[in-house]
Amino acid sequence: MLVLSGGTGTPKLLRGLKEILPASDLTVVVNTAEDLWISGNYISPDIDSVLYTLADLIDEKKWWGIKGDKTLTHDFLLTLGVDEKLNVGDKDRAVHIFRSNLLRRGVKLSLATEALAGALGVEQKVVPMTDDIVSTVVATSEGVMHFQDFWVSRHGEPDVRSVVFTGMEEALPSQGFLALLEKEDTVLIGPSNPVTSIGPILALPGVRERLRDKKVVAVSPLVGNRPVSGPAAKLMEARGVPASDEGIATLLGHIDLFVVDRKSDYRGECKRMKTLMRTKNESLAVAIGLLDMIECS
Ligand code: GDP
Ligand code: FO1
Repeated sequence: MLVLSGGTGTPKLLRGLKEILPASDLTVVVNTAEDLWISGNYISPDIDSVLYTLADLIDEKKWWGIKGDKTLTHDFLLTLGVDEKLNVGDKDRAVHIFRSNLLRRGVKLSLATEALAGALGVEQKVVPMTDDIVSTVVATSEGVMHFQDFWVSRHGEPDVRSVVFTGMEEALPSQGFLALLEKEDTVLIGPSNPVTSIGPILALPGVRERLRDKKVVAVSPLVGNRPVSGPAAKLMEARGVPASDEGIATLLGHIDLFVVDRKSDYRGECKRMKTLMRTKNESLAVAIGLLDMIECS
């Protein structure tokens, strides 16, 4: 199965799916529009959260970074007067260095990700949505800023006027993503932010067209009609849709099976189940329920 992922909601589902599906049956295409260079290294937050989840390394309190990691380097950088805008863990930074050493030698992000997955013992295929540079930029009441500046440095506080993906027009889906779109019949859009995580993947040239003849399953990232975390509601409104499952369905477009939380007010065609995944057992229950629904649909 091919899963489209951001860095929090879908990884929670992957935590369950990886326990049921053989590694060769689980492939993840990941958003890269939140990527950025920090202190000389390339950080790909969503790819890293997916890799750490599949390697059982993810910090499950934050859903970014490595569990038990320390921030000695980050802290000492601050002491030296370097205002590093993300609180990068030491082991996490080692991963960024591994990746960046390859990128600096001209290796594509796809290949660097494959090498990293191998080094972390991840057996599932993890593929960046693109090897080109695409960045999510937010136009706010306080100016135009990279998504990480809006979300991390400004805590998502400024009013949002619009969200754009710079570089998208010149970008292409990665070769790996295109090959998967040829091969896979079912595509699962995980419960991720429809604007900043799934939005860039679907906006890549040709992706929506190629999804038209697939069985597309989507799990809503809203629980009890609200995002569990993150800026989805504010960004959906900025996109001109309501922050509801109706808005999610509008943004995602072609869906054959839409799975919403059992408390959703959604009135369109859908299946309902409990989709909150606070623990490994809840992730497993959602994964099992979802695979049953897909098989029966
Ligand atoms: P990001 O890259 O860190 O923004 O992560 P994602 O886009 O992958 O995930 C953020 C979205 O996941 C938010 O809109 C949340 O509402 C959703 N989410 C987080 N936890 C859960 C959960 O347990 N169940 C569901 N259904 N959605 C969740
Ligand atoms: N998010 C934060 O809110 N604060 C941080 O200091 C922070 C550091 C960080 C380091 C590496 C990484 O891969 C992710 C990190 N994040 C941090 C997550 C942040 O990138 C966003 O939550 C996601 O991109 C939202 O989608």
